[in-house]
Amino acid sequence: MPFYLGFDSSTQGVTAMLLEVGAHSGVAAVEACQYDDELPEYGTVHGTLRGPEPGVVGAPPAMWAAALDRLMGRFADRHERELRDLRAVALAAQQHGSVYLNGHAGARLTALDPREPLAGQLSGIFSRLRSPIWLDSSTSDECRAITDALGGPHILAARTGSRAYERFTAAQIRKYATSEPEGYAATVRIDLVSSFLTSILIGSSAPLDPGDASGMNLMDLTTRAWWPEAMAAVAPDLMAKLPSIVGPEAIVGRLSAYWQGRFGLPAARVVVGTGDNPSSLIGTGLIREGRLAVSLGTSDTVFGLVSEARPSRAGDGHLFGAPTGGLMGLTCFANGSLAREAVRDKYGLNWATFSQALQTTPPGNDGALLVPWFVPEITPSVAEAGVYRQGLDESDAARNVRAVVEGQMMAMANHTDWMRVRIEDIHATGGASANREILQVLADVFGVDVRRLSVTNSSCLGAALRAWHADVVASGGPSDWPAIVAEFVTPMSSDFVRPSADGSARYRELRHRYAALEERLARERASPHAE
Ligand code: ADP
Ligand code: XUL
Repeated sequence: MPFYLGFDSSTQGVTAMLLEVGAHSGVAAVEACQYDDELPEYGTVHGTLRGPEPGVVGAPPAMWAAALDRLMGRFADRHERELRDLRAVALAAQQHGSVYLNGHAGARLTALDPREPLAGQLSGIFSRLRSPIWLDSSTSDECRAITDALGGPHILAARTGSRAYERFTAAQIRKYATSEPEGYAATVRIDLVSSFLTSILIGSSAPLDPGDASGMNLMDLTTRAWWPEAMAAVAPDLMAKLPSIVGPEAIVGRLSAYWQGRFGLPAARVVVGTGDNPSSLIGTGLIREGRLAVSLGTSDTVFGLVSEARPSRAGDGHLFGAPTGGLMGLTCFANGSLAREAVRDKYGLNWATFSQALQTTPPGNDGALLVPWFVPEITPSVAEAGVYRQGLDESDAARNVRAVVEGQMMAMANHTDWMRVRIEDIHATGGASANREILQVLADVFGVDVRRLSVTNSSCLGAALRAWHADVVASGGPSDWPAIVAEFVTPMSSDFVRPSADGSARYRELRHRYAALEERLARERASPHAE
């Protein structure tokens, strides 16, 4: 029976999932590697390196590659028999992060020695040892310069799907090119995390898909090609350094001689990589408009398929290319799990007692509000961290727990309106979707049913399903997404969270109050370039 392997290279670690397809369809294995625990030599905290200037957040690209190598080795040890029938591999990665390679990289990737671990062989190929990642908020000046050069935020949003954002790759590249011109000049290629790791899988430079390329402020969303004016506004000779863009189901190569020789893997097909959010669209089964997915991971995101290319007027969301060929709307919040963890830790709780606090406090929290910007926020654009309480005593642990979750969910609902999707129900995913009490608040605030899926790492599942789909299409079969997701994306009947009548009514009013408070605070602390 054929097997398909999906990778999710995310902020805090990398996960891989092996699917068996056919008479015994199912998830055959899942393995993971957390960077802080397994690769402490890179010195990351939650997979990131911060500073020295405020807002600067990055990670060593060599660490992502080392983790991929380690995980592949673990799979080969534990699942040797299944991997003999591996047909195709696909990878998803945290979006927006960029990897800067010098002139040695191309030759090195094609000649990796299977007798040696990967990490040592990659030393010397990076023109920049630390990659900026999506949590970086240090590029407001660059955002303003790019926006001005291209005629304003609405033109940029209409063309690329998003106004300028600090974490988007265009602003990050501009900052590097202007502050370290020699490093930029020595860079022959700029990858996203997805194309960098896919290049390592195939042993040569891999292209990008429209889903991840649309997180750069550089791709024309209509033509799905690079936008030359944006290149000119960002850095010299940029076009020559970027990967090409191919369709979302392109086969870009085979597992290289390194993987075959080192771990005895077959020459399986490798599909173009994508971002974790486009991948999650597949992994949560969102192949038609009307259903939304909410991912409660390191970042919180809300996304769904949209039928019209209509970017948010207020500039608080993004349009990305979807793996099914159309468009997806997405709004991203930096203060996701790490904000919930900050509250959990401040009051000495664990997830069980955090949940109890949600159970023992009433929906609406008697009007208490908390705006949870523990780190600079993406939506709305807020350059300076700050936590605000209204009608809330800081010493009241239970109410603060409820207030942080309610604040997050109300912000999410308010900043989803721009997608103009008639929301029928929500599929929840990501680490915190394990928490039923958090999902109850989500259901109450949106006023729709929330389902938890039997496979919670939707980005990883999406990658494995993309591998299956692309292999079928490359073999001359039909592009049947409904059949593919129906087989693996199954809501757990026991994990069906219904909105309570009481809760929903209360949030309708409270959402307006939260929006007004948020707007006032955001205006005071906005990123200088935001509208
Ligand atoms: P990533 O976006 O990096 O892939 P995950 O989706 O794996 O992240 O989510 C990891 C996060 O899930 C952790 O940081 C943790 O805060 C959160 N989490 C895990 N279990 C629970 C729980 N029971 N309740 C709330 N949050 C949880
Ligand atoms: C999306 C975003 C985050 C990262 C996290 O725009 O910045 O969701 O993709 O991995």
